Amino acid sequence: MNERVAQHNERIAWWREAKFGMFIHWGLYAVPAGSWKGKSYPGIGEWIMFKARIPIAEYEQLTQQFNPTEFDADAWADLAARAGMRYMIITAKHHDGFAMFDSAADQFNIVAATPFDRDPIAELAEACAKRRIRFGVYYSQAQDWHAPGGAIWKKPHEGGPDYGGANWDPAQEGDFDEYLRRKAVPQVRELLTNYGPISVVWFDTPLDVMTEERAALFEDTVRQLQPDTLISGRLGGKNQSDYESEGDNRIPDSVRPGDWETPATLNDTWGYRSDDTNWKNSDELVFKLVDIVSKGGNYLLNVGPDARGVIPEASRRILTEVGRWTAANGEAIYGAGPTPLGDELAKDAEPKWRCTTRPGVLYATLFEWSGRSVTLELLGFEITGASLLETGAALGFSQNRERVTIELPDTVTRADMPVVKLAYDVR
Ligand code: FHN
Repeated sequence: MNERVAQHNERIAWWREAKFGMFIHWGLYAVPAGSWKGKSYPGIGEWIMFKARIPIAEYEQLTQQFNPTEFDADAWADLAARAGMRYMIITAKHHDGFAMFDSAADQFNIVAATPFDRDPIAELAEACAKRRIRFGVYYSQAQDWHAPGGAIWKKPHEGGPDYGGANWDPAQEGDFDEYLRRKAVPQVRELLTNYGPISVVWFDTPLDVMTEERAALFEDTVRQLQPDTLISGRLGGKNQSDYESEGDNRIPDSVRPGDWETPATLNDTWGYRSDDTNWKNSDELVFKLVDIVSKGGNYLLNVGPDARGVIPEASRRILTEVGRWTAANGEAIYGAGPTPLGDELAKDAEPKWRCTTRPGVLYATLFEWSGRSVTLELLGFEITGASLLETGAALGFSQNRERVTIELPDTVTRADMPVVKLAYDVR
């Protein structure tokens, strides 16, 4: 193994084990919460400045209304822990250019520009460290709609109008490399200097401006300051990343080799929108978690706190429900490998189940089946023992060639999404 691969393996070992993380999109956009001057702008809420073409000086006025005194870093970290999430990544700066940390490089930040005299990144870093949750930051390296020279999305966005790529405010004019030099690189440096260990820097939307040379500015900054920090998949350049990001809310159909993660929403927005109540329920989320792990990936699931600093009640409730399942069945998730099978991934396969693995063990998480027993096709595996993961109770089973039939106790229902732990010998 060459040294680069060995270093990468070492750096990413915790992430391969962690599997489930909390994504947080929180910023000034939580104030308008999806509407501007009485008009609702459909789609993801953190894009309101772009969608409503809000001039910089007007957008800056939002700082006066942003005083999230109910923000409680310990409560957020507790929620992540309760859900079974092992890492947290929060927007330190999104495309609107507003930094959620104390930045000497740019005054458009929560400490300098709002009445809220606190640094949420510092508070969250500390709260996560106390709970052994790995802490990371999202940083929009290319797009910045506030700094002169920052890149701006040119195409129509989410089916919105085609603005022809034009900036909407003359103050956005400027030189992109100057923006990188004055704001983006220094801010990434601040994040990696002032907040203790940063587990991941999650870059996003490189557009067509993140050349190899420009991406290297960020890569070098990260590697020099914190060599253990992971670089997520959307830096750009020649893709100097530690892992790939799937498309938003996208889960592959089959096992995907390599290190990858699905970033996903709990409703239909990342940043808070007061009108988005289209929550996925906890059963769907548990299914997605197991589905992703069975295909070899990590699940980065988002919450969008409001302008008071509160994670919506529905998100808290749903994640707490997910946490009941992960607390009982985490062995099938954390550090587990993908399915060695694959037929169960077909859309209409019956029963509906997913398979994750450890050496000598298959974990069958059951989602839909009928009757008091379930028959699974386990080609190439000779089952030597079956038990219910949650209780450890032994389960009766019989095997006929590749088909194993497992007896389920009366007490187990679909709502439990039970995991059957199967010990095996390879045939
Ligand atoms: O434009 C962003 C979006 O606002 C959000 O941050 C997502 C999260 O993956 N990333 C970009 C779109 O892919």
